Amino acid sequence: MIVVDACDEWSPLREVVVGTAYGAMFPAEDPRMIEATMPREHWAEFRPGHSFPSWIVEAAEQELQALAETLESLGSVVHRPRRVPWSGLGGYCAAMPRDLLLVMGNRVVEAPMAWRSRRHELLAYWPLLQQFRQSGAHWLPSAVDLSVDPLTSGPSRSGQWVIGEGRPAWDAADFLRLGPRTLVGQLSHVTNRSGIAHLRTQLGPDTRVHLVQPHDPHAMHLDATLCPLREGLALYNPERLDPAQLAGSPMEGWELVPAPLPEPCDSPPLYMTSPWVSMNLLVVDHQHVFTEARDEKLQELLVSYGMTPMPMPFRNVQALGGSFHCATLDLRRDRRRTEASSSAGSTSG
Ligand code: DAV
Repeated sequence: MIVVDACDEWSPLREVVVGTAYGAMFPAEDPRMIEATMPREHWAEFRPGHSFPSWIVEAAEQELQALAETLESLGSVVHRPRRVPWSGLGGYCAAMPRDLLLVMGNRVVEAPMAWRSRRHELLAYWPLLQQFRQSGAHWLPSAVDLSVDPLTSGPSRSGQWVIGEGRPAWDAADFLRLGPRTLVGQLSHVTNRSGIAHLRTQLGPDTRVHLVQPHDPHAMHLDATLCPLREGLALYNPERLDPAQLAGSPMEGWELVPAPLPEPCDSPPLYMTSPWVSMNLLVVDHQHVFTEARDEKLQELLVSYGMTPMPMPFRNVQALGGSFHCATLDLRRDRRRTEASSSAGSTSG
């Protein structure tokens, strides 16, 4: 039986989904979307029926399998998505469960994703969803007509973002959980204002969804911009955010540490992200945190804040569009220990 109960990014992890690279395809989105969000040197890859190089997909699958086994050895129950043949569906992959589903307490919320290529992604998680529901989790389907394309419909494209307001759109990775009633999030090329309103309605008036405004003209997902490490301590992306911008946010008063410049890496290519994907971390508990094996400056920084980095090779997963945070979805984190240890966590470092 799967128990769903997680409301922050750092409490001890007990149960988690680890994505699969199986069948990963370049998402063939409208060129306007690709040009707004993807690195220029790779735009030509995003065409219909084009799979990621098989050597990358195979290596990424091994990296994900190693992550799953390591999480199990640390005591977490690990679930994997179903293998879906994305090529026949015009889809992308199920390597990044963080983008589609938002777990908030015992609620699992489906994001009405903006990308056409991601309309069928729930198929990969369907068997898991049945188990969530049987165990009493609240499943909140998006109930949005995903055949309406927010890229081409609706008024008020702001100039800043490529999508308009034709229907609500948000990606779950544009939000981070800071507690049972608190999210921070951002508007982006895949999250619009009606999407924020939709999410607020889904979660109800008890949950605060605070928007931050990083400087990120290509914004799509907040988890390479801010990375909470424990209550009161977070990494931030110094190219995108000035900590002063978090005044008045639920992170006011937090210790905010600039993430080190990412290590250069040419192969495999980062087709879908900036090099700042290096700060897309998975915190296992208040102490342990997964980092890419080659990000040594980041590991040293984490050690200096009293954390224990768990370096693992993950470059091939990163080539598919995300790192440890993107490629996982925490289902259950231990609440009691959070409450007991959160005051200790906020004073150390
Ligand atoms: O900011 O380069 C990283 C996260 C993708 N899910 C970025 C995107």
